Amino acid sequence: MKTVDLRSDTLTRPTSAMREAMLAAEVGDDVFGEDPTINRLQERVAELTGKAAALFVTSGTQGNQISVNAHTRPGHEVILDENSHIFNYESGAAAMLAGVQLHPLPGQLGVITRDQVEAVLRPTDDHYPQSGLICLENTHNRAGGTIYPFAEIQAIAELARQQGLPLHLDGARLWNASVATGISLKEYCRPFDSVSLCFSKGMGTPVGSVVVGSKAFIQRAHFYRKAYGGGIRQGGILAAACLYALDYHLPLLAEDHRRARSLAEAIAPLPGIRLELDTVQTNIIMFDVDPAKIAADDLVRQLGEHGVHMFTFGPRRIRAVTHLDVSDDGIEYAVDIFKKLLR
Ligand code: TLP
Repeated sequence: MKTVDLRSDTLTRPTSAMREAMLAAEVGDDVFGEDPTINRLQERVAELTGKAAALFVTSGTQGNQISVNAHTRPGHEVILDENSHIFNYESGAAAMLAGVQLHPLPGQLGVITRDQVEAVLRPTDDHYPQSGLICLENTHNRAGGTIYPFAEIQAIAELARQQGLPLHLDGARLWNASVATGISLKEYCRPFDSVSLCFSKGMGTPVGSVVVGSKAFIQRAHFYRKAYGGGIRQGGILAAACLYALDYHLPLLAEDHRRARSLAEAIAPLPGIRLELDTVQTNIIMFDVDPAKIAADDLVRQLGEHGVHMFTFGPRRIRAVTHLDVSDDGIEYAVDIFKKLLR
């Protein structure tokens, strides 16, 4: 039986060429800043994103969470979308580790607006928590890989500047947004004080994210990385995979987007599927199933019995993600199985 694993782009396995690059990596002790490959990666990502400094971290969660801590004080309020990864899928770390309170707003497809943010800023009064940070997510995972409109990002950044509030981006899949829109990483990152970018999703590495920002911010982030157990010594082996991904995998993201689109277009007309094609903007497809026809759990189980794997994202909701290990053949096979089960 064929297997097409569309559960997540985190499932990619390093290719043999990537493993060779890892094998050849020069290494040193990164806690002392002495790993030449990590240093090279940090310099390259800082340059690519137009920021003064960068820090290699173990995961997207660690990148976001050390950023939250480095920007805030305990008791601060962090304004973000109610469907954001930081609010939903990071194990409550912001409260647990940074001691902040999250203020989630009802965004549309993961997009909170300047007006929404402005409406919840706290006055300076001892009764209130103090607003400490705004976080956005681009592309937005739970909304289905959707792209944050750049004009809205700029409007929020302007408000943040006026209020003296830092602005962080969960850019786990910012690469995808940049490839899909042609807006450069530099342009996308300019409005933000910090950005976390992941390599272990569509970029196909086994481990690794990078946080970028000012020198002073990265110095604070370095402290929290150590505190969060992210000082990984000879991590150049992992950074070599990230450098390889920048050279060879970044340009392939457009293929993931094309495949997601073709899967979405093929399954959208099937009975029982509710899929808004407008929301398929990068490599993620979110769709609902008609509960009168089938439950999401049942469809996922039946697909799985034929080797097509996806995740449920609620009682009616299913997510499929394309990535390096999913070929055109795999998409064709997945479409055949959908047709077999739903026609
Ligand atoms: N997302 C994972 C799951 O946690 C849901 C996935 O399969 O998509 N930000 C965003 C927007 C993410 O989608 C993820 C991972 C992270 C941060 C966290 O990255 P890791 O898993 O490296 O901690």
